[in-house]
Amino acid sequence: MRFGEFRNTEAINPTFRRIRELGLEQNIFELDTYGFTVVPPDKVAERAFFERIRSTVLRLCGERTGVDFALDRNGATGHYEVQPQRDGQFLLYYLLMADRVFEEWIVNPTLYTLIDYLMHGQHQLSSLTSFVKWRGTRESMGLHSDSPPDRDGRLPACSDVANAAYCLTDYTLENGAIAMVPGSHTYCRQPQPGEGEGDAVPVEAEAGSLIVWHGNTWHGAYEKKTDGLRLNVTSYHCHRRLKTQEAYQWRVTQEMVDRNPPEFARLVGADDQMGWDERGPDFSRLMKYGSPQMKKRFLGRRAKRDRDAA
Ligand SMILES: O=C(O)CCC(=O)C(=O)O
Ligand SMILES: [Fe+2]
Repeated sequence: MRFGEFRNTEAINPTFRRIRELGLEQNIFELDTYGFTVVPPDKVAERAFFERIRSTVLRLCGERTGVDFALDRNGATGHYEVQPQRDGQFLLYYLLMADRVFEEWIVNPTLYTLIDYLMHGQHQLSSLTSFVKWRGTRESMGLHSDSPPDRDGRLPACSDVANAAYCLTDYTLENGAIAMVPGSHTYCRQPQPGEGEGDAVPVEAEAGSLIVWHGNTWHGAYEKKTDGLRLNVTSYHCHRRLKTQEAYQWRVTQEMVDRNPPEFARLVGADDQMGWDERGPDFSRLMKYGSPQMKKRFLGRRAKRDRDAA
């Protein structure tokens, strides 16, 4: 019996094969069972890449706040005024447009493959941010699911969004690790305020690890009780039927699309005709940049229509 090449699962066979090539089977098992997983640094990226992306995030912290940032010192917001404002924390937004290292990151094979698995190949980048944290108080873990809920807090069973934190510093309980409620991705609803905190666990992971979670998994964070920074690159993806948090589709330049692999174009919506103006939709975007599976479906439908019309 040979798995990975069934005709009936043509669209997901390449993902299955990539999971095997990258040795991520255990991570898929954990995602399905518990709703989150931790990939160790050696399966994520080279050390040199890790150093490059971390120093870029530190540089951006300095540029956006006007404060000098170092890993072993607490941060400060300086003149940076974005929301949400919280004790000992801010977010850096729109990183994809800030430095080419982030273009490399979003097509990282391990990140891409795990998100691809969770989102059935229909993912786009929703936002690329960094949670920058230092010692600060929190009243609660702030547990939530990342998926946008229905008005009563319900969620679809599928992972409508999927998220991943590339840890740029060690995550420990004392350092304010992410808190996850194992198995909560099956509840298909947002938690009530305070609900689930007794069942949460700290996701301890060394710097360079990638924490990936299903869009429904209840998560938040522990208070950071130590000095120095907790840094990450948070890579939030959503199904292509949803709006993205950050504006990529019409802002990413042609040059950025051209210098990156085809997956990049799809991550930033270059294949998506939605959001047109008086000139109407441009369906050639799908043929230029769509996934092989989407193009095949589109061409199949068109051929049938032509046959029926003949
Ligand atoms: O690390 C944290 O504070 C949790 C972040 C979070 O909720 C997220 O990235 O979706
Ligand atoms: Fe979240």
